[in-house]
Amino acid sequence: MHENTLMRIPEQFYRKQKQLAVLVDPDKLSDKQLEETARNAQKAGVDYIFAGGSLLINDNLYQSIRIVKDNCDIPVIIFPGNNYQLASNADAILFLSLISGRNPDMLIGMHVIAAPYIKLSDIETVPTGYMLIDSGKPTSVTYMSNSFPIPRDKKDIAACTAMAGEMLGLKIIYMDAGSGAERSVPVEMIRFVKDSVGIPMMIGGGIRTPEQLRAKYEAGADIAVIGTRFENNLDGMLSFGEAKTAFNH
Ligand code: 1GP
Repeated sequence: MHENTLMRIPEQFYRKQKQLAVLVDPDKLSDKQLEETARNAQKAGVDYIFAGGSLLINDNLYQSIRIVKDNCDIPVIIFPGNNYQLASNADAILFLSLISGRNPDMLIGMHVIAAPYIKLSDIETVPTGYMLIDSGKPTSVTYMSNSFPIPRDKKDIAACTAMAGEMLGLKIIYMDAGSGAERSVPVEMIRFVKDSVGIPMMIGGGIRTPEQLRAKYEAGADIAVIGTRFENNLDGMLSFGEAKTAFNH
């Protein structure tokens, strides 16, 4: 079990070291693909493996995390789509409050249901302000969460939402265009939000190239989350890791 994910994220943030997370969706990857993803992630210097999805159909979160942990030494953090996505072998869970939406279940309801189970386990919680940003078309997460994303040209709404999240005591802001998004979170919005809050910012959804990764880091992303790009093609993972390392030097 890794210790102190909650400390490691801000430590790297204060040292101005950019971080990289790879998202694995247990429904989409075979056991073999999970093994290969974990091994590649280790080689590429990935900082975190996120596990989860908007909707998991197969009951294999625990098993998927076990395979990942057997094949790398990277902390595994649950990125839950709902309160059913808990597994006691994870190192931590993003305790996501969907602050861009107005669905009370996603703001606090599911958290109340999950809290006693998390408390009984060893899983560390990372209080995260989750903000969906419009990617041009509906995504699984906007549909499943029954919430509207923030319009991509409304950087002021994004900034005020992030500010409110920080004032409520959330430790990270995660701006997500949604898995497989055609259009990722705009760099102008990342820059504007970055100037408005003093906590680490995580950016995900639709990042497909090392150039895009660099652009997100330059705009102010502290952690980039990449999923779809590696689902059927692990070849590029090293170049993403290299882009991160180059940025940090
Ligand atoms: C989705 O931000 C993550 O919530 C990852 O998105 O699958 O598009 O990389 P992609």
